Amino acid sequence: MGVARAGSDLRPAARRFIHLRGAASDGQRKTTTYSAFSLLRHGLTHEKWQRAWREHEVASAYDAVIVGAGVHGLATAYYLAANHNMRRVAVVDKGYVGGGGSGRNTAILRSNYLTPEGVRFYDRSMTLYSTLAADLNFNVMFAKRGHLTLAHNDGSLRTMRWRAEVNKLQGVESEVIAPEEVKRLVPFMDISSHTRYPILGALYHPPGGIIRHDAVNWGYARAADALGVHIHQGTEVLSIGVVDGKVTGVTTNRGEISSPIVVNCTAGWASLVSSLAGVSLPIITHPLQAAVTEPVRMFLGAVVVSGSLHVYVSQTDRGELVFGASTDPYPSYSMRGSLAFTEELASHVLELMPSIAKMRVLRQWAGLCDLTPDFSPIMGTTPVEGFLVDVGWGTYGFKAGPAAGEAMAELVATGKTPELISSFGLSRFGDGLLVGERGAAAVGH
Ligand code: PYC
Repeated sequence: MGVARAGSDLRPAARRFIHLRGAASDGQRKTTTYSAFSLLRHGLTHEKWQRAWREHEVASAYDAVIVGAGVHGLATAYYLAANHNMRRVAVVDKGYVGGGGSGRNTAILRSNYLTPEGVRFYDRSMTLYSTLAADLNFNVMFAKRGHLTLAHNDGSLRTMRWRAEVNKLQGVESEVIAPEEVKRLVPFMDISSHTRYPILGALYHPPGGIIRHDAVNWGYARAADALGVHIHQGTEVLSIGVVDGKVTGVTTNRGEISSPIVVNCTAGWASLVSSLAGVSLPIITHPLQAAVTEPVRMFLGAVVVSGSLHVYVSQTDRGELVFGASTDPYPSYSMRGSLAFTEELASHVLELMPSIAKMRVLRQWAGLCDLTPDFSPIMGTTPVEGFLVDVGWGTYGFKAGPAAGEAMAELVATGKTPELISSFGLSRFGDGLLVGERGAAAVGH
């Protein structure tokens, strides 16, 4: 009887058809129609599954070679093809798609920075992120949860007011709110005045939120592939050719590639890759650790950051709490987690939300952050013609991916630096025109 009932219940569902779009082998979009049964069979057997992006032989020449298959490199390649019809483009990576900082970050999106240049730039990224799922036809799970940066002393309250005013002048929603309003948004927060770090207020940024970082990487990779971009994983750049001050291409572990344009979109190894072209960057690399707890029922709506307590926390759609802190205090290329980090993190989080003391940390990891002297990125040309950089992303690279990719693609295609990134050039360090973003860079202050 149970079987008959199940069958009759399922029959109407079987008549509903589901349309999936994917990249066909000729690079064109293809729509496939599935019934509920065939979708189930398809899911269980992987029958006729198309690869999200293809493998190719490494060609001997491309119009542009992008080093780094993280969100910045993939977005640059995608916008080159989509916005400028430049399709003879290769993205090379010694690892795999999204295997560096793009898959190791805590997936926070926001644009409530401190400098007008920074706010404008990240706001463009938020705009692109808002329609990314539709643009890439891939569910990137952007959840606009609201973003709170807590102030525990008069100094940080003053910085929050400053940020709020700069944000509003750039048209970005941001305001300083009282502790009672913080409690309304996050009922578990201890806002009493007898804590070691009492909450005096917070910068509230309603459009901030979280996204599924892997989906962003995969979505860009799949869409770039469908437009004809070659993505070469496991392809390490061993040297960069420069003749008479102009880039000529790269030598990889899979052969030589000639190209008039090479774009360094790496994180962690940005200064090492640039040094292959003889370009030195003012970057110091520090590890940044993060951790995730067991999943629990949804209770934390907003993203919560405390600069004084060196902590940020959000809850994923799966129910896990994702935590991060400031960068490790020493430069290193190590990606190992440490007990000291977890202990310090736990004690700081419990200052804010004592009631989560029994939650268990499941895993922790580290990524690499390339820090510049002013905590702003470096985007644009270098003294080597054709060698471009999109680097120095510290703890704020993931949220910048779409805007950086769009702007770098425009620079490659037109040869002109877009206004949006003109303040972030390498020459600013020599010219003394720094863009001081430290006061709004995650928990770096
Ligand atoms: O800038 O929002 C941020 C951030 C969060 C984690 C690392 N950076």
